Amino acid sequence: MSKERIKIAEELYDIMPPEYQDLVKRATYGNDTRGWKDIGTAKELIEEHSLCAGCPESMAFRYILASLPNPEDTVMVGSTGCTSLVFPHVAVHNIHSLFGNQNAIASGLKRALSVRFPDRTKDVVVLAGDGATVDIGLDMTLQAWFRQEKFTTICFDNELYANTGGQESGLMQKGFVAKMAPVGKSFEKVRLPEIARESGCHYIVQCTVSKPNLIEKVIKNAIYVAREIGPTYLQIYTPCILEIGKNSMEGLQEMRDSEKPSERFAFKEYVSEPAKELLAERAAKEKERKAEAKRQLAAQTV
Ligand SMILES: Cc1ncc(C[n+]2csc(CCOP(=O)(O)OP(=O)(O)O)c2C)c(N)n1
Ligand code: SF4
Ligand SMILES: [Mg+2]
Repeated sequence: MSKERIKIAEELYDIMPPEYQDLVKRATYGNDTRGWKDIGTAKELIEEHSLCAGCPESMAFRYILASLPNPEDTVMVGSTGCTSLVFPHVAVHNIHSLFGNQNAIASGLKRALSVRFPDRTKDVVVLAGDGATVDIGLDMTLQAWFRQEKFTTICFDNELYANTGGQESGLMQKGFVAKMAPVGKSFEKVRLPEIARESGCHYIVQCTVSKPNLIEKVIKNAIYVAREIGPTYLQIYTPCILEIGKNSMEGLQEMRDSEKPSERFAFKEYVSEPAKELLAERAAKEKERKAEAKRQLAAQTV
């Protein structure tokens, strides 16, 4: 990782937009320990967004962007939906795919990047809604996992098609009545985390964004495992507060209520054996890094 990637050539510095100059000066690029705690103190990779005020997707976006281990060498792939409104504001390379084919685009992209930059770590992260991931894009989602493509798929699960006014999605809970699904869902919520495990994903988590430490950890784990081993999948509950008629704080409470052990967004984590090994190695190195930092601090204060 290095800030060099985004450095402005001296001759062009004065004509670059102030936002870009600010980004180069104060962003967390090149910082191995970057995470959600940098939000509000370092230049963020997303500052504005065009989602509804207080939408939990905006919080989820912030945590994801703050937690990417390698943002200057990450390409995100989006799809149509509320999430796609945000990408124009994001300071990470990104591609907008046609609705549903995000995992096909990401597969080609990841392979092309490996050929073009064989000596550089390039991470690819798909970020799409439940309609894109589970309904219209399900074929592309599954085929990428079957082929063991090395990228992370993140689904912002708001349990409906929010951007088009509230139609039923495969991830909608049974019985739910939405603005454009008036008879109520007649089937159970599709169990995509379990399908992901059966389809070859090596690291799978279902959670909400109510706990920033946890979300940072799972994002980093998912990206490290995808980089080294194979496909990873995160399903994150980001309720559509417009559809359920809640404000921002109530949206946060909705996430907390839905992650209780007996509820549908109770924390779930599946880790394959090779992924367990990799994560254990990383944890041991991280422990050593922290111990070393502590030793150095103690030496300085003597
Ligand atoms: C090929 C194609 N089919 C349908 C649409 C219409 N469309 C736009 S957004 C959307 C629903 C998105 O739902 P989801 O993926 O859950 O994202 P959300 O808006 O809920 O975040 C649909 C059906 C489209 N833009 N392109
Ligand atoms: S429609 Fe729902 S999911 Fe979309 S931005 Fe508004 S609150 Fe968020
Ligand atoms: Mg949705």
